[in-house]
This record gives sequence, C-alpha cells and structure tokens, in this order.
Amino acid sequence: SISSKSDLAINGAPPAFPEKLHVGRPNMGDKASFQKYVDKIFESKWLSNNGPLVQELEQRIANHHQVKHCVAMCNGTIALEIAIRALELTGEVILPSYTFIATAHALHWQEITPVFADIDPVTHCLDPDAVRKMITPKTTGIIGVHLWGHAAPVDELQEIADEHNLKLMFDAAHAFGCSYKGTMIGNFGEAEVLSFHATKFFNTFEGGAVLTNNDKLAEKMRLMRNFGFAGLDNVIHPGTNGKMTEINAAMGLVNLDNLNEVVLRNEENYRAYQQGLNDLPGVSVFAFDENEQNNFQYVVMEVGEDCPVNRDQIIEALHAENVLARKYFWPGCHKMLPYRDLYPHAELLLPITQNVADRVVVLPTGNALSAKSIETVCQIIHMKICKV
Ligand code: T4K
Repeated sequence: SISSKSDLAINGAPPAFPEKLHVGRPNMGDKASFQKYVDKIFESKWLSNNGPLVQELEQRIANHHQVKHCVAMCNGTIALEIAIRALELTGEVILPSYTFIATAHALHWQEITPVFADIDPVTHCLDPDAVRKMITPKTTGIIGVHLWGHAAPVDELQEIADEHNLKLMFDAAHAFGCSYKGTMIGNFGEAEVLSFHATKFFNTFEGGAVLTNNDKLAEKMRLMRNFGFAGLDNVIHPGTNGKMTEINAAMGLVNLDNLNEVVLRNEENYRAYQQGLNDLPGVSVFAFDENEQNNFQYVVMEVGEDCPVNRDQIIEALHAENVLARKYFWPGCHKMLPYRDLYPHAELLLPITQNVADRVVVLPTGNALSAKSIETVCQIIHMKICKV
C-alpha cells in the first residue's frame, strides 16, 4: 500500500501495479456463446450485407433504446458521416470542441465547416448560449455530444434549432443505454449516433449505428450504407460502404447479454472512486445525474485550481505506477489540425473548453479493476497531492 511519498514510483519505488491498467479495456461477453455464433456464420456462409445477425442486433438495440430504427454501421465515424449526409447538412455546423476528433472530422470530410461552441463547466456538454453566439447565415445544423454518457441539453438545443430552422443531431458515442429526462437516448433530434468501438460500454470490436424515429431517414441511411442499392443491379441513391459484418454483430449479440453486469461493475467502480477521491483537496469525480440511466463507462476526475499539483503532474505519477490514465479530450479539437490552422483564434471563444480540457483525468475502470486496486489508485493520487 502507498502510505508515504517515498512509496510512489516517481520517487523511485517499484510501480504499484506490475501490469498496465488501461482506460478502455473492452467489456467482453461470454466466449462460448461467441464461438457458437462463429459456427453459425461458417455454416451459413453469410458474412456481410445485412445478414441475419446484423438484423437481430439492430432489432435488439432499437428495443433497448425504445426507438423505431437502429441502422448498424461499420464504425461510429462512418455512422456520423452517413447521418450528416442523409440530413443534407452543408455550410457550417455547430458542435463542441471538447469531443473526440471524429465528431469534427466527420463534418470536415464532407467539406462542411465545423464551428466550435463552448461548453458548460459542470456537464462538459454544449452551452446553449454559446451555441446561439455561433449561428451565422451559413449554419445548417447542430451536433450535440452526450459526453461521458451525460446527455447534452437536448430541450434547449431543440429550441434553438426550431427558432433558426436548423437540423439537430447527436453524437451519442458514449451514451449507449443512457437517458435524458427519463427517455432513452436515441429519441432526440433527427438522429443519434452510437459507437460500438472496442473501448466503448458496448462493443462489436468496431461498429456503430444511427438511431432515429424517422422512417424516411432510416430508409435513406440503409441505402447510403450499401452503395445506394435497392435490390439487385438497381442503384437509386449515392452511397458508400458503411455495412456491419456478421462477426461484428455476433460480438454485439453476446455483449448485449452481458450489459447489466457491466453497468453494475462500472457503477461499483465509479462509487469506489467517488468515495476515495471526493474528500481529497482540489479533486472531484464528474457527477452523473442520479435520476437518469447511466452506463458509468467513464470515470472522470477533475483537478481544480485549488489543487496543490496540476493535472499533468497527477498523470505523470499515475503512469509511473502503470495506471495509464488519459487526458481525454485534451487539447480540444480546435487545437488539432486542420482546425488549429483554419481558426487560429478559436480559443478566444472557448475559455471553458480550454479550462476543462486542462483539468480532466480519465481513470481506468471496468472488469480488470478490483475494489482494492481502485483504493490503491486513490492512494497514489492522495500521496501525489498531499504536502507531507
Ligand atoms: N464520437 C465520440 C464522442 C467518440 O468518443 C468516438 C470514439 C467517436 C465519435 C468515433 O467512434 P468510432 O469511429 O471510434 O466508432 C479511442 C477509440 O479508438 C475511439 O473509438 C473513442 N471514441 C475514443 C474515446 O477512444 P484512442 O485513440 O484513445 O484509442 P487507444 O488506441 O489509445 O485505446 C484506448 C485504450 O483502450 C488503450 O489504452 C488500450 C485499450 N484498448 C484499446 C483497444 C482498441 C484495449 O484494451 N483493447 C483494444 O482493443 O481512441
């Protein structure tokens, strides 16, 4: 156990963990069930192109989110691109800079200008007043991001969208199984995009989907993900290859059976971190809304201005102990290429984004962590912070 500064690896002690603790270790379902699906795939010789397992997965994910349509795709980024294109967004689209780079790239890839608006310091999601400030005659849409699974301010954003005749959609990559005012994510805006990447709460190795209640939009996206084919030899729409394969769907079906256990484990870990960290000076654990459904996939610690050491010093101490905490989503999309060059002064409009991006530490969670190891991670942080 870590009970004095000299027990820290940055001070020469051996690392507290012999093996690396990662953020984003995959949540894995039952291996034997997966193997049964593999056998089925080998028997049927149906590997891709809207196969039976993909269809079953879509149905189950739609039911889980109580939404009409789930259109599965090969990953979350292509799902974003297809949704953006299906909604016919052009010109400028407003989004947060404090998100994974894919949200911005999905727009830029289609020659749409991503316009970054500032966030709320408490929820880390778009600040509706900041969004209003960024609207120009070229604005056609808003992409809210449900960061860490915490819903963006859906009602306020919808009001702005209605007022200015803009299309609203959401990047719900983090928000599988989460809710907003008691309604499951997937039911808001024109469409909401999930990611099923290996590191996500629910994974299909790689994968993603668009959820929507709009029949026409769902139909259009189904065409777009399969080159625009409507039956044999008949292309009726521009399209790309956004299809999910059967092996990905098999992983998804197995992982769906495991969701309750993953949430329970994640929540336990989250509470253990809360308990271990919230009494320490200058740090706090990002608070989820206790009235909503959460997946607790991200344990986010914020290092306050009153903390005796800064975020990077804490990260350095953790990495020395083999705790590979991450600084998602530092430094913000507006500081990465090509956006840094396109908007050299964007940072002036994003003071909260910059502040939050400099203060966040995402901590390892999931199955690989025992209560004891969380206690040790908290002790490391405590020792790094304390004066003696
Ligand atoms: N929108 C948002 C808000 C997103 O967060 C994301 C993805 C997207 C859109 C796009 O969705 P996708 O197109 O990815 O479906 C990771 C993921 O690659 C990315 O999916 C995710 N967000 C982002 C938050 O995290 P990196 O660059 O941090 O990945 P990497 O390789 O450093 O992996 C993170 C950790 O996970 C590693 O320390 C090890 C562990 N890991 C990773 C993989 C892939 C494993 O243990 N096993 C694995 O198979 O981006």
